[in-house]
Amino acid sequence: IVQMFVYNCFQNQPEGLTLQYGTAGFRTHAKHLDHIMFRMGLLATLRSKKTKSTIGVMVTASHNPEEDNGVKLIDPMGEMVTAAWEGYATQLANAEQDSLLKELKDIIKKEDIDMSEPASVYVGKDTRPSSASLSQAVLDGVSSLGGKTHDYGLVTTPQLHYMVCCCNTHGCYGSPTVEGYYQKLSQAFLQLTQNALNRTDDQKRLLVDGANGIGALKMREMEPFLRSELQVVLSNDGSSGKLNHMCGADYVKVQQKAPQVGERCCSFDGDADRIVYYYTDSKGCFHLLDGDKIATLISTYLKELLTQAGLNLQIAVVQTAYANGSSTRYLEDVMKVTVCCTKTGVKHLHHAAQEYDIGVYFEANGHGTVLFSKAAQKQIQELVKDPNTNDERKRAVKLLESTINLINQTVGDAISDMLMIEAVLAIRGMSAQDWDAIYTDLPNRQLKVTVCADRRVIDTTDAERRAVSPEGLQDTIDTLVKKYKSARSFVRPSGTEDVVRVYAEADTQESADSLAHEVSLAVY
Ligand code: NG1
Ligand code: ZN
Repeated sequence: IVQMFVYNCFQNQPEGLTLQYGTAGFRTHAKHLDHIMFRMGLLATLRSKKTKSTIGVMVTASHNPEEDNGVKLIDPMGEMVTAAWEGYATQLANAEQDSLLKELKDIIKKEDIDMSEPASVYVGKDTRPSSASLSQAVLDGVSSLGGKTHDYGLVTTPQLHYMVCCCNTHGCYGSPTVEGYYQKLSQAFLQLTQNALNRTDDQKRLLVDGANGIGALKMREMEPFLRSELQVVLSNDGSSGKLNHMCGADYVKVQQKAPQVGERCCSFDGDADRIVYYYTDSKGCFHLLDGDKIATLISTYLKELLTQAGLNLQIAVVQTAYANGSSTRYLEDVMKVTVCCTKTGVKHLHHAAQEYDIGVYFEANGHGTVLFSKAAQKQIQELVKDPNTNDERKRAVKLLESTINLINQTVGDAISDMLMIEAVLAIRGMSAQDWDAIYTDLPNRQLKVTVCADRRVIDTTDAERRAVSPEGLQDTIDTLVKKYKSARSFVRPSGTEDVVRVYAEADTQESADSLAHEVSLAVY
């Protein structure tokens, strides 16, 4: 190892910069990341040796500005790397160069890693100008420890998660190529849309905002596989605009603004793992269909299919504190599905969703997917094959089977979610307006507050819905909330930015704005 290190004189850590492997890996200005990338290549190699599996490393900063970049590690089944290894990542990223070898040895010892094991690491990158050299630094890190690499080049984050899962399940999940991904998803989509009758060209047309990123590129590649069953009108395709600038899922959700006008539109984020829908009505008003609306649409559809198939499987929806109160009420009171609330960050939602036969999880910002337990998948497959299944039941279980194939169960995936939503709307003969009318969102406001002290002085409990410190803060929030009707508010330190996030909802937009403002003052 020492020799390899001498050979690879990698960059030093910029002075005074401490990075933490946060909600979504490391993320900061691209100029600070060379050494982090190299070290994540080293860490992924160790993780691969430890798990005796292929590990993924994705170079992206998702919805952040183009100048930023970041890196995420992907575990064998395509899920986010485990918490203990997030800790190692932080430790390694912040080590001085001369203690790096010691830190590595510490991890090897703690994890009892056999260094003679082979290692394999899959690497992918988004379209940022800095991604090419940064992903090369990851590849160099892996090679310096003798690991094997496969450079997938430009792929969406969920495509790389899919590749890792395909590889470690020896092809059971699909073929680990971009073409394999398009084939698997498009076949399932075409099977589902066969069940939608008399679709007009208008119904097949969807306006897609690619955020000037990788999602646009991959949508172009995939379109021929969809055989005109979906006609994508692509905007912000990267040909002229800047990544995530005045476009993309985060812009639409946070600014509550449409970068394009139409009856059914969607926006991806910079690495295509998030999606939100929206439309402009005849009066020119913007309507957002966010992650909560997506979770409701998909879980309603799945619940109906389960009833038709006569399958007794438990379906649950996993949300975070940011879920609109109306969505939670609708899911619990009208749909009567189990709703559970976790901390922000998809790894928490993913984990909770694994507890159910079918776990639908979505963050309000449009990051999410559906997980089917092994037992549930087996029951569905057996019923498809059973000659005694009558026609109505057979249709429902076949739809369930295709739905499983269409969904990227490894992580939230804008392309897969989009195809799912399009298929559900087509099968149910619904427009975006019909979908929006399922329930009415409570007006809400999200604000960011920059605090002088360390934002982590705010400690929360109850899935981040209540603050336990600093003392008195929660009492103040409670008093403020009481002044408004149907109101709710909470604060939490962001895991990706140096800010405290404030969320408020109430019966009117004025009240939600005013409550958010008052709570911000209490935080400041
Ligand atoms: P933070 O910065 O911890 O709030 C944000 C999003 C998360 C998640 C991560 C990773 C909100 C309120 N928060 O986390 O949902 O997507 O970024 O991208 O949208
Ligand atoms: Zn993203």
